[in-house]
Amino acid sequence: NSTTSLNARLRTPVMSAHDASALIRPGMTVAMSGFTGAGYPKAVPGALAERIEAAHARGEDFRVRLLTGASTAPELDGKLASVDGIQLRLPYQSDPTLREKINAGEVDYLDIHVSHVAQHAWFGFYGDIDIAVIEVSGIRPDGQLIPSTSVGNNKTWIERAAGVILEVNEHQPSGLDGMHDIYYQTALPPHRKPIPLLHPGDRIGGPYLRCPPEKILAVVKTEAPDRSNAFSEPDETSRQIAGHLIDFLRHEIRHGRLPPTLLPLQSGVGNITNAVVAELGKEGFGGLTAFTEVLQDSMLDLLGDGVLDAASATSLSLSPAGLARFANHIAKYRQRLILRPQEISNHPELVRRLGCIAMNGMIEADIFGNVNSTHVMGTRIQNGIGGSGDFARNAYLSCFLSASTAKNGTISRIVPMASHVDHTEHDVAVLVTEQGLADLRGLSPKERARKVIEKCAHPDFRSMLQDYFDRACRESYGKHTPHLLQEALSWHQNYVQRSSMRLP
Ligand code: 0RQ
Repeated sequence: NSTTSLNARLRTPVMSAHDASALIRPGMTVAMSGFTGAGYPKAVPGALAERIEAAHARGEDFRVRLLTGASTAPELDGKLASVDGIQLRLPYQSDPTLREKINAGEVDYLDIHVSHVAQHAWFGFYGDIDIAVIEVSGIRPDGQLIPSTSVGNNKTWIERAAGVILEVNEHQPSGLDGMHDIYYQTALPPHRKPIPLLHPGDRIGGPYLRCPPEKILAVVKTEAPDRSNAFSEPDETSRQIAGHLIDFLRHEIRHGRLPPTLLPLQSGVGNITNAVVAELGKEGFGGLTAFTEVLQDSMLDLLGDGVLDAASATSLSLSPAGLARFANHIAKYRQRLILRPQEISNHPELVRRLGCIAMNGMIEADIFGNVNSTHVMGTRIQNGIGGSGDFARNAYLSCFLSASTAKNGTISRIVPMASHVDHTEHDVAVLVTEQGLADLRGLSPKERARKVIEKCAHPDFRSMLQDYFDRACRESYGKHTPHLLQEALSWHQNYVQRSSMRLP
């Protein structure tokens, strides 16, 4: 077994998770692997949570600053949040317990663009990193590390941390070996060079992570699957949204603005984007590629069916059934599926060069096309910006998709003014709801507003939005982007006060 032979050679102790977690002390900055429920450490975080709980019971202060790739799982974010062990957390998260602690003001959350995290760590923006806890799927006899089901920020965490705890997860399929592409040529300004990637399927680095042996403080063996989300079968709303978007893509092909094989697809997290990709497969498209951050079930199916020629991502976020398909047919996928560090999978230079078609979910959009991806009622974090900003600003086509309402129709997701803005009107080309698709390219703010109200708003809210806009056009201080400032956020205030945006 390669792990044992390496450890014999390096004298790196194989430890229990409990013993390894004792290397982490109060106040440390700890960087962990994990991206959208894939490739996160399975054992050390739980052992750490137990030690934190015991310390708190003794009246001692014990919290850590926690950096990851993106969202992890109940075993990591959930356990550490439930024992109040997290002082600061970055970037993207989606754990319900952690979300509650953030929204209660008990955890400082830094919501950073996924592509920015590694470079910020290199710039020193987050201070020193004491320990990295990284899941790998194996250690080679030469000491190189075989990455797991996500790459995330692991290259940077290993390089920047003073010490490294490795979790070797023997549950991960051995066929992962060779699937990754770790690019080691990134540099800091002013020494940066172009990243030599011209096609989503290009390999520009090597398959393994490197770690100086003297940095490895502990090796912990695990054997546990990734937390995996089951996707719901596409519902009527998702299918309608997918239908509008696919009609639009065909229209663009007919007008020569897209090739028949489209351009590299980026697809965000969630059921709707999963459904859009699935529908693409049924609609007779072929020769497609994906340059995305998260590979969900439907993309795996398109790879398997030969609809997708190549896919580049940083994480495999698959349902239990998807994971089983992946493991059973890994040889079929590994030629055409490449997992990269998130600073490469989401790199603005590459997204711009490749001309991605970006498709992401949203919390709400306003009539002018500003998009809120992160905050409910402008104040409560839902998940985070994730990679949506990396792609939205730099894509060839930037599309945001959601149902037109939320919470049983009490909330309009098209509002007069977005209560928080993650993607400005300048970054948003297309808005899609089950009601229709608003193509906002080349339109002025007032033209955009008319189109968004007509095409995307739910009929129950359409006349309210039209009324707001008509009055704003008459009474607004400026007539370029007309607003009634005292009323602009009243829809949200109404919801906060009486649980509905509808007129009483
Ligand atoms: O909550 O389940 O409690 O009812 O928000 O909303 O409609 O199920 O949509 O799962 O696609 O998520 C923007 C959050 C959409 C996601 C967001 C409530 C709603 C529900 C989820 P409940 P839906 P989705 C690359 C791309 C940012 C990151 C990103 C996201 C829950 O797409 O996190 O794009 N995006 N990354 O009820 C009140 C509203 C609401 C609302 C939704 N207007 N008001 N509640 N909800 N809209 C991948 C990565 O970056 C890793």
